[in-house]
Amino acid sequence: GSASDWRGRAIYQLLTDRFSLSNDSATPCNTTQVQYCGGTWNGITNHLDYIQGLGFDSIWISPVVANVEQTTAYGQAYHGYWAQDITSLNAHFGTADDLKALSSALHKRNMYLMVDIVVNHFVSTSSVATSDNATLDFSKLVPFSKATDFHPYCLVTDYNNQTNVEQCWLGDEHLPLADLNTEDPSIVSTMNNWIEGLVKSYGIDGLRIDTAKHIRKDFWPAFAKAAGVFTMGEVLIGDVGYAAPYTEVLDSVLDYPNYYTLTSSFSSQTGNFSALISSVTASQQSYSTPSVVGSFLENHDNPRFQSITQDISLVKNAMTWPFIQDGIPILYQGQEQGFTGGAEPSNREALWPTAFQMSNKPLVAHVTTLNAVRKAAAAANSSFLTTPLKFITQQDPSLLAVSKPPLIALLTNLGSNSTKSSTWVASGVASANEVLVDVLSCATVKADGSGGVSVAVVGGLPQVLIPASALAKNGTVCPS
Ligand code: ABC
Ligand code: CA
Repeated sequence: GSASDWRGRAIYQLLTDRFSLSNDSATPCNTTQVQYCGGTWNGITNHLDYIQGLGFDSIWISPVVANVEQTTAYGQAYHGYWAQDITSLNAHFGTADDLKALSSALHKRNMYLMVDIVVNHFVSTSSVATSDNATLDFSKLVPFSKATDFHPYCLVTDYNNQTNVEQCWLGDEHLPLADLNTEDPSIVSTMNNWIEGLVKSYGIDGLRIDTAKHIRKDFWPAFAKAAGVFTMGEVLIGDVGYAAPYTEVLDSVLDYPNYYTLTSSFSSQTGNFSALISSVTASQQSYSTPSVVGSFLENHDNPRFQSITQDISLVKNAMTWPFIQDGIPILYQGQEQGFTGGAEPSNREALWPTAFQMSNKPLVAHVTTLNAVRKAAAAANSSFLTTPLKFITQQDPSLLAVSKPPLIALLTNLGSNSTKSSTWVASGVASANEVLVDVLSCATVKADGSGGVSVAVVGGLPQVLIPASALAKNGTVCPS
């Protein structure tokens, strides 16, 4: 898939080890043990109905290559980021045929497969870090098994020094991540051939590129071209100015800058929308293609939103954002089930203990509706996905109103216990006398003669308005 093939999609991020067992047994998974819990590619294939039922048409899975088998100072490589041999698959997750079967099962449903990949580093547990490469054992690493294939050992210590960020090693002295010498042309061409082969062998439609900021920017265009599919880089940074240049060398990045302001805006009643408005405005001006950045509220590296607040109205407001803003929404497994895990590894809960239940789960219903309304909006307006959202000025600083025709989203951080009576007001956002539906409550509101809308806050809940005429074709959301 190309960037435009991905633009209208919605991604469900899962950790292969933590999504589904092959046999649906009740095996528990204790996140604090940092061990493999048994999830597999076959397990995913067996539960695509669940993901599709939530309204997602793409999945992002963990890295697929063979990792270190030993238990390290930080446990086992169940997350897949500690590659040892990139020419073999991680047998814990299944066989080559299993991965191909997952890919073709997805394609039969018109769903896409995004695979997480790591170029930046390898891990050998026989590595004992010292001040030079000479005493490290690289012999188990494939296809790069000599010291000169890696940068000389030094840990990343200075995030203000880009050479240090690119050419020193992530991890720490207990588990150093051997930093691939991506300045060496023969290593570059080996990696380009590797990704081309991986994408073709398994019918991969897109890549999530780990640690993208830890490799020089001019490595990426040829790599992305060799892959031939949509690329979304992980550039973990709060600063839009730092992240934006990576959207010139890859199709897209994970939208970390807006993740931080989103989280702080909705974490409490004192959250400040002006930071979110500034980061969104800056990213609209500086990302090469804002409509394809990956927009998310949770992932496997950060504490879950519900470890910060469990106020259902704040949670629903924050969850709404990725679905109504400019990029591709990404939902991390378990958010829909109300998981509350804090910092890693607690945020990597297995999903199977929920038995994939969808009924009587308020956030399952919420996300299903959000996916449906986004599709309805895109169907009603062919430029919906590429039209930058606009903020609609409000008097009350705890209200945030956004217009992205044909949608109007009314968000607030007042919280569910607020007794304050507030009203959103927007002029000229709809057609004269048009009837709009809030898809989250199915309440209707009629625009005035000049397309103005006035809506009261109810229980601190978000509202997502769409013309009733645009919903009619959809049929499943708020059927009249
Ligand atoms: C293990 C243990 C941890 C232990 C660590 C040393 O080792 O589990 O408890 O602390 C994988 C595993 C992890 C594992 C690591 C290392 O490998 O999943 O469990 O941690 O062995 C990606 C992936 C991530 C993955 C890796 C490695 C990379 O998403 O799951 O981790 O393949 C950096 C990288 C980023 C990386 C992240 C974990 O570390 O850049 O690619 N994620 C600052 C820096 C960031 C840095 C971040 C965290 O700190 O700028 O570059 O990310 O160290 C904002 C600022 C940012 C700031 C953030 C925190 O705040 O603007 O600059 O980020 O406001
Ligand atoms: Ca590097």
